[in-house]
Amino acid sequence: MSGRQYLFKVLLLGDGAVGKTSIRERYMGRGFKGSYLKTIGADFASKKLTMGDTQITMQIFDLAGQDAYVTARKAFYKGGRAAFLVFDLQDETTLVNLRQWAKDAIEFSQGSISTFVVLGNKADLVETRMVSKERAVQFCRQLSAETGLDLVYLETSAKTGQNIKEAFDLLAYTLLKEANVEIPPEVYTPPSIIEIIKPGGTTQSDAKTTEVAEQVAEIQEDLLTMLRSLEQRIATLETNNQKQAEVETKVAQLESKISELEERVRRMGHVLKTVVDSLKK
Ligand code: G3D
Ligand code: MG
Repeated sequence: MSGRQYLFKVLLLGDGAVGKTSIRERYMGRGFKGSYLKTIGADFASKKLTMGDTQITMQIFDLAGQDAYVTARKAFYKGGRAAFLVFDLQDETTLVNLRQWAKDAIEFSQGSISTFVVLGNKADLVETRMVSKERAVQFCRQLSAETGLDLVYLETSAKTGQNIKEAFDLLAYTLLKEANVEIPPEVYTPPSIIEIIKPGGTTQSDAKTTEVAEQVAEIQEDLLTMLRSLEQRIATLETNNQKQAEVETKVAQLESKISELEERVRRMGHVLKTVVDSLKK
Protein backbone atom coordinates (compact mmCIF):
# COMPACT_ATOMS: atom_id res chain seq x y z
CA MET A 1 0.00 0.00 0.00
CA SER A 2 1.46 3.38 -0.88
CA GLY A 3 0.73 7.08 -0.89
CA ARG A 4 -1.70 7.11 2.00
CA GLN A 5 -2.31 10.55 3.49
CA TYR A 6 -3.48 11.55 6.91
CA LEU A 7 -4.40 14.89 8.43
CA PHE A 8 -4.24 15.23 12.19
CA LYS A 9 -5.25 18.21 14.28
CA VAL A 10 -2.91 18.44 17.23
CA LEU A 11 -3.30 20.80 20.18
CA LEU A 12 -0.68 22.20 22.49
CA LEU A 13 -2.34 22.58 25.90
CA GLY A 14 -1.10 23.94 29.20
CA ASP A 15 -0.77 27.09 31.25
CA GLY A 16 0.57 30.34 29.83
CA ALA A 17 4.34 30.70 29.41
CA VAL A 18 5.12 26.97 29.67
CA GLY A 19 6.47 27.13 26.11
CA LYS A 20 3.67 25.94 23.79
CA THR A 21 4.25 28.58 21.09
CA SER A 22 8.01 28.10 21.37
CA ILE A 23 7.62 24.32 20.90
CA ARG A 24 5.44 24.81 17.83
CA GLU A 25 7.80 27.37 16.33
CA ARG A 26 10.87 25.25 17.06
CA TYR A 27 9.24 22.30 15.33
CA MET A 28 8.22 24.38 12.30
CA GLY A 29 11.75 25.64 11.80
CA ARG A 30 13.55 28.94 11.87
CA GLY A 31 11.80 32.05 10.71
CA PHE A 32 8.43 30.37 10.43
CA LYS A 33 5.35 32.50 11.10
CA GLY A 34 2.11 30.75 11.94
CA SER A 35 -1.40 32.04 11.39
CA TYR A 36 -3.67 33.55 13.98
CA LEU A 37 -7.30 32.45 14.05
CA LYS A 38 -9.17 35.35 15.60
CA THR A 39 -12.47 33.50 16.06
CA ILE A 40 -11.00 30.90 18.35
CA GLY A 41 -8.10 32.94 19.70
CA ALA A 42 -5.55 30.39 18.57
CA ASP A 43 -2.34 30.30 16.59
CA PHE A 44 -1.82 27.48 14.18
CA ALA A 45 0.58 26.07 11.63
CA SER A 46 0.74 22.99 9.41
CA LYS A 47 3.65 20.69 8.89
CA LYS A 48 4.02 17.67 6.64
CA LEU A 49 6.04 14.62 7.50
CA THR A 50 6.41 11.15 6.09
CA MET A 51 6.77 7.78 7.73
CA GLY A 52 7.63 5.07 5.27
CA ASP A 53 5.22 5.70 2.40
CA THR A 54 2.62 7.38 4.59
CA GLN A 55 2.20 11.14 4.48
CA ILE A 56 1.00 13.01 7.49
CA THR A 57 -0.05 16.63 7.78
CA MET A 58 -0.07 17.93 11.33
CA GLN A 59 -2.19 20.98 12.04
CA ILE A 60 -0.71 22.32 15.21
CA PHE A 61 -2.80 24.67 17.38
CA ASP A 62 -2.08 26.59 20.54
CA LEU A 63 -4.05 29.23 22.38
CA ALA A 64 -2.81 32.75 21.78
CA GLY A 65 -1.76 35.09 24.55
CA GLN A 66 -3.16 33.35 27.62
CA ASP A 67 -1.29 33.56 30.87
CA ALA A 68 -3.15 31.23 33.23
CA TYR A 69 -5.62 28.42 33.04
CA VAL A 70 -8.56 29.48 30.89
CA THR A 71 -11.37 27.42 29.49
CA ALA A 72 -10.87 27.51 25.77
CA ARG A 73 -13.69 27.63 23.31
CA LYS A 74 -15.16 24.42 22.02
CA ALA A 75 -14.13 25.36 18.49
CA PHE A 76 -10.52 25.18 19.59
CA TYR A 77 -10.86 21.53 20.55
CA LYS A 78 -13.29 20.47 17.83
CA GLY A 79 -11.90 17.76 15.55
CA GLY A 80 -8.70 17.46 17.58
CA ARG A 81 -7.07 14.03 17.49
CA ALA A 82 -4.17 14.46 19.87
CA ALA A 83 -2.86 16.85 22.47
CA PHE A 84 0.46 17.69 23.97
CA LEU A 85 -0.03 18.50 27.64
CA VAL A 86 2.81 20.93 28.28
CA PHE A 87 4.13 22.01 31.66
CA ASP A 88 7.17 23.93 32.82
CA LEU A 89 9.68 21.75 34.73
CA GLN A 90 10.35 24.78 36.93
CA ASP A 91 6.80 25.15 38.15
CA GLU A 92 4.87 22.29 39.72
CA THR A 93 1.57 24.21 39.51
CA THR A 94 1.71 23.98 35.73
CA LEU A 95 2.03 20.18 36.08
CA VAL A 96 -0.93 19.87 38.45
CA ASN A 97 -3.05 22.10 36.19
CA LEU A 98 -2.65 19.58 33.36
CA ARG A 99 -5.40 17.55 35.02
CA GLN A 100 -7.89 20.31 34.14
CA TRP A 101 -6.44 20.77 30.65
CA ALA A 102 -6.78 17.05 29.97
CA LYS A 103 -10.33 16.90 31.30
CA ASP A 104 -11.39 19.93 29.22
CA ALA A 105 -9.80 18.40 26.14
CA ILE A 106 -11.73 15.16 26.61
CA GLU A 107 -14.99 16.96 27.32
CA PHE A 108 -14.89 19.74 24.73
CA SER A 109 -13.57 17.56 21.91
CA GLN A 110 -16.34 15.10 22.77
CA GLY A 111 -13.78 12.36 23.00
CA SER A 112 -12.14 12.93 19.60
CA ILE A 113 -8.85 13.76 21.35
CA SER A 114 -7.71 10.40 22.59
CA THR A 115 -3.93 10.57 22.33
CA PHE A 116 -2.07 12.55 24.96
CA VAL A 117 1.63 13.17 25.30
CA VAL A 118 2.87 14.98 28.41
CA LEU A 119 5.85 17.27 27.83
CA GLY A 120 8.03 18.54 30.67
CA ASN A 121 9.43 21.61 28.92
CA LYS A 122 12.40 23.92 29.62
CA ALA A 123 14.59 20.90 30.39
CA ASP A 124 17.60 23.08 29.53
CA LEU A 125 17.13 25.09 32.75
CA VAL A 126 18.80 22.45 34.91
CA GLU A 127 19.72 24.75 37.82
CA THR A 128 16.23 26.06 38.46
CA ARG A 129 14.36 22.83 37.78
CA MET A 130 11.70 22.06 40.41
CA VAL A 131 9.88 18.97 39.11
CA SER A 132 11.75 15.66 39.03
CA LYS A 133 11.10 13.03 36.40
CA GLU A 134 9.77 10.73 39.15
CA ARG A 135 7.27 13.36 40.29
CA ALA A 136 6.11 13.96 36.72
CA VAL A 137 5.67 10.22 36.07
CA GLN A 138 3.80 9.83 39.38
CA PHE A 139 1.41 12.61 38.31
CA CYS A 140 0.95 10.92 34.92
CA ARG A 141 0.06 7.67 36.67
CA GLN A 142 -2.63 9.43 38.71
CA LEU A 143 -3.99 11.16 35.63
CA SER A 144 -3.92 7.92 33.66
CA ALA A 145 -5.81 6.13 36.44
CA GLU A 146 -8.41 8.91 36.65
CA THR A 147 -9.03 9.22 32.91
CA GLY A 148 -8.31 5.69 31.70
CA LEU A 149 -5.90 7.16 29.14
CA ASP A 150 -2.54 5.85 28.03
CA LEU A 151 0.00 8.62 28.54
CA VAL A 152 3.50 9.13 27.29
CA TYR A 153 5.91 11.39 29.13
CA LEU A 154 9.06 13.02 27.80
CA GLU A 155 11.16 16.08 28.53
CA THR A 156 11.80 18.80 25.97
CA SER A 157 13.48 22.12 25.45
CA ALA A 158 12.12 24.51 22.88
CA LYS A 159 15.27 26.54 23.45
CA THR A 160 17.82 23.86 22.54
CA GLY A 161 15.46 21.75 20.43
CA GLN A 162 15.92 18.73 22.72
CA ASN A 163 13.29 16.06 21.91
CA ILE A 164 11.04 18.43 19.95
CA LYS A 165 11.18 16.50 16.68
CA GLU A 166 11.09 13.25 18.69
CA ALA A 167 7.85 14.35 20.39
CA PHE A 168 6.07 15.09 17.10
CA ASP A 169 7.38 11.94 15.41
CA LEU A 170 6.18 9.89 18.35
CA LEU A 171 2.78 11.52 18.15
CA ALA A 172 2.51 10.87 14.41
CA TYR A 173 3.52 7.24 14.94
CA THR A 174 0.98 6.79 17.74
CA LEU A 175 -1.82 8.33 15.67
CA LEU A 176 -1.00 6.11 12.69
CA LYS A 177 -0.99 3.09 14.94
CA GLU A 178 -4.47 4.06 16.15
CA ALA A 179 -5.52 4.31 12.51
CA ASN A 180 -4.20 0.73 12.08
CA VAL A 181 -1.25 1.84 9.96
CA GLU A 182 1.70 -0.34 10.84
CA ILE A 183 5.04 1.43 10.63
CA PRO A 184 7.90 -1.10 10.44
CA PRO A 185 10.64 -0.77 13.09
CA GLU A 186 13.28 0.03 10.46
CA VAL A 187 11.23 3.11 9.50
CA TYR A 188 10.46 4.26 13.03
CA THR A 189 10.97 2.91 16.55
CA PRO A 190 9.78 4.90 19.58
CA PRO A 191 12.83 6.32 21.38
CA SER A 192 13.93 4.97 24.76
CA ILE A 193 13.76 8.45 26.35
CA ILE A 194 9.99 8.17 26.73
CA GLU A 195 7.99 6.85 29.67
CA ILE A 196 4.79 5.01 28.80
CA ILE A 197 2.07 5.11 31.43
CA LYS A 198 -0.97 2.85 31.17
CA PRO A 199 -4.07 2.99 33.40
CA GLY A 200 -3.44 -0.51 34.76
CA GLY A 201 0.32 -0.02 34.93
CA THR A 202 2.68 -0.41 37.83
CA THR A 203 1.85 1.87 40.70
CA GLN A 204 3.63 2.84 43.87
CA SER A 205 1.44 0.40 45.79
CA ASP A 206 2.60 -2.35 43.43
CA ALA A 207 6.15 -1.51 44.39
CA LYS A 208 5.10 -1.67 48.06
CA THR A 209 3.52 -5.10 47.51
CA THR A 210 6.73 -6.37 45.95
CA GLU A 211 8.72 -4.97 48.86
CA VAL A 212 6.49 -6.66 51.44
CA ALA A 213 6.51 -9.96 49.52
CA GLU A 214 10.30 -9.85 49.45
CA GLN A 215 10.41 -9.30 53.21
CA VAL A 216 8.01 -12.20 53.81
CA ALA A 217 10.20 -14.45 51.64
CA GLU A 218 13.26 -13.37 53.64
CA ILE A 219 11.57 -14.23 56.94
CA GLN A 220 10.46 -17.60 55.59
CA GLU A 221 14.06 -18.25 54.60
CA ASP A 222 15.17 -17.32 58.17
CA LEU A 223 12.59 -19.69 59.62
CA LEU A 224 13.82 -22.57 57.51
CA THR A 225 17.40 -21.90 58.55
CA MET A 226 16.32 -21.86 62.20
CA LEU A 227 14.48 -25.16 61.82
CA ARG A 228 17.48 -26.79 60.18
CA SER A 229 19.79 -25.65 62.96
CA LEU A 230 17.26 -26.84 65.56
CA GLU A 231 17.21 -30.31 64.03
CA GLN A 232 20.99 -30.37 63.93
CA ARG A 233 21.26 -29.34 67.57
CA ILE A 234 18.79 -31.98 68.69
CA ALA A 235 20.72 -34.57 66.74
CA THR A 236 24.02 -33.42 68.29
CA LEU A 237 22.55 -33.39 71.79
CA GLU A 238 21.04 -36.83 71.32
CA THR A 239 24.28 -38.31 70.05
CA ASN A 240 26.17 -36.71 72.94
CA ASN A 241 23.65 -38.41 75.14
CA GLN A 242 23.19 -35.32 77.33
CA LYS A 243 20.50 -34.90 79.91
CA GLN A 244 16.90 -34.67 78.77
CA ALA A 245 16.40 -31.36 80.65
CA GLU A 246 19.26 -29.69 78.85
CA VAL A 247 17.87 -30.78 75.51
CA GLU A 248 14.45 -29.45 76.44
CA THR A 249 15.84 -26.02 77.43
CA LYS A 250 17.66 -25.66 74.13
CA VAL A 251 14.57 -26.76 72.22
CA ALA A 252 12.42 -24.26 74.16
CA GLN A 253 14.85 -21.44 73.36
CA LEU A 254 14.80 -22.22 69.68
CA GLU A 255 11.04 -22.65 69.66
CA SER A 256 10.57 -19.21 71.16
CA LYS A 257 12.77 -17.74 68.43
CA ILE A 258 10.65 -19.50 65.86
CA SER A 259 7.42 -18.08 67.36
CA GLU A 260 9.00 -14.65 67.25
CA LEU A 261 9.72 -15.09 63.55
CA GLU A 262 6.24 -16.49 62.97
CA GLU A 263 4.77 -13.39 64.61
CA ARG A 264 6.82 -11.22 62.20
CA VAL A 265 5.54 -13.24 59.25
CA ARG A 266 1.97 -12.81 60.52
CA ARG A 267 2.47 -9.02 60.78
CA MET A 268 3.97 -8.83 57.29
CA GLY A 269 1.03 -10.85 55.96
CA HIS A 270 -1.30 -8.26 57.49
CA VAL A 271 0.59 -5.39 55.82
CA LEU A 272 0.50 -7.29 52.54
CA LYS A 273 -3.25 -7.75 52.81
CA THR A 274 -3.77 -4.02 53.50
CA VAL A 275 -1.74 -3.16 50.43
CA VAL A 276 -3.61 -5.66 48.26
CA ASP A 277 -6.98 -4.32 49.56
CA SER A 278 -5.97 -0.73 48.78
CA LEU A 279 -4.97 -1.83 45.26
CA LYS A 280 -8.41 -3.38 44.69
CA LYS A 281 -10.15 -0.07 45.52
P1 G3D B 1 3.26 29.76 25.88
O1 G3D B 1 3.01 29.77 24.41
O2 G3D B 1 2.99 28.45 26.50
O3 G3D B 1 2.54 30.85 26.60
P2 G3D B 1 5.88 30.68 25.14
O4 G3D B 1 4.83 30.02 26.12
O5 G3D B 1 6.25 29.76 24.04
O6 G3D B 1 5.41 32.03 24.78
O7 G3D B 1 7.15 30.77 26.11
C1 G3D B 1 7.12 31.54 27.30
C2 G3D B 1 8.55 31.92 27.68
O8 G3D B 1 9.32 30.75 27.97
C3 G3D B 1 9.31 32.63 26.56
O9 G3D B 1 10.22 33.53 27.16
C4 G3D B 1 10.10 31.51 25.92
O10 G3D B 1 11.27 31.96 25.27
C5 G3D B 1 10.45 30.67 27.12
N1 G3D B 1 10.67 29.26 26.78
C6 G3D B 1 9.84 28.45 26.11
N2 G3D B 1 10.35 27.22 26.02
C7 G3D B 1 11.54 27.25 26.65
C8 G3D B 1 12.57 26.27 26.90
O11 G3D B 1 12.50 25.10 26.53
N3 G3D B 1 13.67 26.70 27.60
C9 G3D B 1 13.80 27.99 28.04
N4 G3D B 1 14.91 28.29 28.70
N5 G3D B 1 12.86 28.92 27.83
C10 G3D B 1 11.75 28.56 27.13
P3 G3D B 1 10.05 35.10 27.09
O12 G3D B 1 11.22 35.62 27.86
O13 G3D B 1 10.11 35.43 25.65
O14 G3D B 1 8.74 35.40 27.73
MG1 MG C 1 1.71 31.04 23.30
